Amino acid sequence: MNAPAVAAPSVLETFAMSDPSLETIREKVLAGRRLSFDDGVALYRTHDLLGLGRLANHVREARHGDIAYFVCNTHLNHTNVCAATCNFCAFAAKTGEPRAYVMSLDQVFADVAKQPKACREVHIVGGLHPDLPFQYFIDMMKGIKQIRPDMHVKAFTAVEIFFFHKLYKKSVPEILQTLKDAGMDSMPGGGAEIFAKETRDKIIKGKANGEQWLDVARQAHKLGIPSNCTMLYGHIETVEDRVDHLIQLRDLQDETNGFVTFIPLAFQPWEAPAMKLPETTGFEDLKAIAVSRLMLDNIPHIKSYWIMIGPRVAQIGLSFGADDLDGTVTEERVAHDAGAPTSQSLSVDELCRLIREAGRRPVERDTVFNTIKEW
Ligand code: V47
Repeated sequence: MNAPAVAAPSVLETFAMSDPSLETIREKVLAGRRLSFDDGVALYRTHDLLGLGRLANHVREARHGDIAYFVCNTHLNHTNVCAATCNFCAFAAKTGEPRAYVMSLDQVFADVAKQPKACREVHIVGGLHPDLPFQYFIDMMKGIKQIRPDMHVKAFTAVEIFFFHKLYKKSVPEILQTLKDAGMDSMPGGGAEIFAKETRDKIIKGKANGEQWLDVARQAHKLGIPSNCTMLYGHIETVEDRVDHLIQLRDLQDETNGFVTFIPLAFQPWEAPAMKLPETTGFEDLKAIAVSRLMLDNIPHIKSYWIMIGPRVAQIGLSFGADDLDGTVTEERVAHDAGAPTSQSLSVDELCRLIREAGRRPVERDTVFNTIKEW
């Protein structure tokens, strides 16, 4: 007589963590229970990278199976003139400096018009320019939609929106609604950096604080504008700062459910003016991805951003919790002005090769993860 079929235990159930302090976390992950602040700290502190990666991969595969996403996109940075002073930023310039620039709207539109038909998303981020009129941004949104009605406009970080609110003396919801009506479809996740006040105050002057960043995201979500979120790591922040940052994002997501993707941003140190720090290591980059996948149980997607960690580590990130590689990108300036050694763009073939060799299935998506094509 045949023995009754018994479901085979999952790899995770039979897999002992080499770091015993992760055992209780493994049990929580298997049971689908939320991780605590102390769990987050333990995950960041472990040297059991493979154990951590296996936990994050378990969550990633439960959500997304073997799919790895990418988008055909382009970046547009209309100005680098910025009223804020961030020690980590090499992109910003002050008016009058030789490298300061502002794109005219005709230049913006020419840039959009030259994009191939396959390009689905324009990612727009600029410095906090103190002299541009609000109409410039409204006309920018309207003009882009006229040229490419099919292109998703992911524009203006929460920091920029907060700056507009102060400069143009309009409420945050009014700024957001006006830009939405003009064509802004969603918002990128930049400017979050690290929320912890003591650390943030040491590296940032003159832009939205953590609470203000989160409140702009809250207001955007209430108006039906989805957004991404980020964390800048690998500078002077502590492990506790990182976990606090993730939990603040998770709390807001419980309230609004408006975040689409979390992107850990590895500090690019080479040209950063006021910080003499080394680049992040592969261990740190993979941990940033894995810990975020485990802590952010309510944010659907985790991005392995090849521009900042390089295509090789980004590819491995697809086995450590990430389900998305961002995209073709083209003409990125924030990381490259800071000396990022990565190329300016990857082709669809290159992205698909990275994904396939990682044992994943490439799926081209739009900004909000509707499937465009399975490659
Ligand atoms: O806002 C600035 C950060 C952000 C440096 O939402 C730096 O889909 C590292 O937010 N080293 C811009 N980071 C990038 C960004 C982003 C990228 C890709 C996708 C999405 C998305 C968002 O980069 C800035 C700032 O937080 N930054 N300087 C630096 N030296």
